[in-house]
Amino acid sequence: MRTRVGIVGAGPAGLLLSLLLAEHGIDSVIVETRSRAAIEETIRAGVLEHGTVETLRQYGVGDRALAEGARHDGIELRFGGQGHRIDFANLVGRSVWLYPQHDVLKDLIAARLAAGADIRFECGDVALRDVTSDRPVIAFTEADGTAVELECDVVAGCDGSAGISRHTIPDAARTDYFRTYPFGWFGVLVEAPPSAPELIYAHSERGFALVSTRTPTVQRLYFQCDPDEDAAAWSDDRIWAELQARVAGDGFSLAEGPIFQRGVIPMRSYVCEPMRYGRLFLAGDAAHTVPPTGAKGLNLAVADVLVLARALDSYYATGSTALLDSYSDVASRRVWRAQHFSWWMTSMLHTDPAGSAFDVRRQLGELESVTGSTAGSTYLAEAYTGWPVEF
Ligand code: RFL
Ligand code: PHB
Repeated sequence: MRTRVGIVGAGPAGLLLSLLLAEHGIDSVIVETRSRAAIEETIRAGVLEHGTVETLRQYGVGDRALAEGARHDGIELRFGGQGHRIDFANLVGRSVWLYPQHDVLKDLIAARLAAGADIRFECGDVALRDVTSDRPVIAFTEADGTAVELECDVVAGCDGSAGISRHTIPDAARTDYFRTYPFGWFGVLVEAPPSAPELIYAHSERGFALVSTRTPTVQRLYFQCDPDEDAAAWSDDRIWAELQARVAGDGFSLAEGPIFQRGVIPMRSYVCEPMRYGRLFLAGDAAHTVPPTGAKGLNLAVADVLVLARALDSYYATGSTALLDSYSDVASRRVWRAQHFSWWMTSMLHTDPAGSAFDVRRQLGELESVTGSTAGSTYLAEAYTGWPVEF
């Protein structure tokens, strides 16, 4: 089999890339290990930057996000038992959208299949070969056991943080930048009305908590926990008591209800550089991971793909490899800004288990500076709602 761009992974990065390439008349094939149902059911991100929603709208897959998602014009930072609003709309004239990642994926998959895109779900033994030649190959086994060799001009590694693409780059040709945090997030989905009109990022002496939302009847809540915590060992009462304790003050409390999904998420920062090796280009979580405190992961994947699609379009239109050659440098500049923002939000709001009383007081000083100054709040608002994509 042959295609121009072979895409590994049908996550937000891979699906959006195939859509953008199709707009430019460039054919692609997506090779994915999971089933369509599994992809459409996995609960992950909730916050879409202004520019991400604009991109979805521009390419015809934003209708449902705009109709069923909710625009949020700010967030609350909660500390010392009091809420402090960061007013995005007033500070930077931009907003974010609450629309779940699995709905973005449903919209992208439906649009791509309706347009006749070639997406191979449930593939096995996916391997990349000859990526430094001008005929790289994606080898895989189809769901029915057929072995396939897909010959491409270019391979896009969009297979997320547990994928194989980046491991195809020899150790000597890449640098891994890595940080693991000494805590994780205990995430729950609950059947309850929203407790607040906007997201709440709460600092407390018991650790961080995040109050997010999915629909008028389903809420998404997280609290900082030990990375090895056993989610199944917690009773619903204990979860609610912990969450309530972390957001208490000011007469505020959470609306409670049945907990129907739970899990513990590790917190890491990771970057692989360069994001390119020969004719293999990495995009999204395959090249970088951020801790979720800044709500940046999916949005960064979208930004990578915008840069990569433009570079591929230029290559096919003119034969010039200039934009492909600068892809890694251009994309990683935004990645490092987002790494800093995500690390900063994480360290400002979480309790370091090895930290001291000094660290807690320093965090409170920092939160006062951010919420008490237009300059401080404006940086947070700019970064959270998303910087313009630079090409
Ligand atoms: P994905 O989504 O992981 O998709 C990769 C796809 O590749 C497939 N795959 C393979 N396919 C073929 N061969 C192989 N060998 C393969 N190995 C894997 C996988 O099955 C999968 O379908 O990567 P992508 O496209 O780069 O997208 C990245 C985002 O999914 C991720 O950054 C976000 O979910 C991060 N994130 C958030 N990002 C935001 O922008 N805003 C948020 O509010 C936000 N909240 C979150 C988050 C991530 C979370 N978790 C669970 C890590 C909240 C959470 C809890
Ligand atoms: C979510 O709703 O899942 C969510 C919201 C904000 C974050 C991370 C996750 O920073």
